[in-house]
Amino acid sequence: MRGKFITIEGTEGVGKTTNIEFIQSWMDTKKLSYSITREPGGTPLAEQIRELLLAPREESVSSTAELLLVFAARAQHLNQVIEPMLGEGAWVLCDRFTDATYAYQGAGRLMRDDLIRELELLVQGSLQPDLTLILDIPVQVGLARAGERSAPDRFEQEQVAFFDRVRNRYLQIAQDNPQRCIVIDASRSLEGVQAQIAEALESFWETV
Ligand code: Z5A
Repeated sequence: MRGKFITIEGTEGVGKTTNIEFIQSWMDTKKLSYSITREPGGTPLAEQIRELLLAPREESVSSTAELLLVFAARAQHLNQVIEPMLGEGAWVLCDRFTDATYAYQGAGRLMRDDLIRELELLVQGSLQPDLTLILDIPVQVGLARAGERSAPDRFEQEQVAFFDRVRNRYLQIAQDNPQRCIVIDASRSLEGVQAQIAEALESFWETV
């Protein structure tokens, strides 16, 4: 049986990395075979593209170049990791996927949705996540959390207005795709966030 594809999304510092560990322990309790991966990245080539995308640089990066790099990394990741793992029956938990492209390149960089849609069809065909957890937090709170952790990458150097557009797009995606998206209030304590994630995972488990 084909594995399930779970993605986790949100703006900066929402706690994706922290909560992936929690989801991993949930998958362990269910005795699932799984792989944890991330975008951009997940293969040696895609990780190199990630470095190119995130490195702060003097040169201004064209939004079209950024969009194509994101999808180039995704094509490699799907081909080398995601599709083979799902085909073997393993679950795949991915830190960000194409919703991030609609949020960051679409809403953030103001790239046209129909262009993103064409690339999405080219690269992934009809493949969509089975479950997407969208961690939601006021932008300033997330930026403060992320700022305490490390120096800002090229995206984290953007202005608050950029992240407000990203956040609003994520909420819109959740509204448009209620069958696969669950919004988690990530402004609560870690225990409160993980209680919501556990509930979402158990509801999903009942449908598997
Ligand atoms: N990008 C794109 O533009 N287009 C695309 O299609 C894709 C990606 C796929 C890299 O993503 C960048 O790629 C991203 C968009 C772009 N923009 N940036 N930057 P990333 O996921 O690797 O980077 P990130 O969003 O900055 O994630 P992150 O830095 O790893 O943050 P996080 O994983 O969401 O948060 P965290 O590290 O788990 O937590 C942050 C801090 O908050 C940490 O100190 C925690 O201990 C703390 N924390 C977590 N939860 C809580 C709670 N509940 N209370 C209090 N404190 C907490």
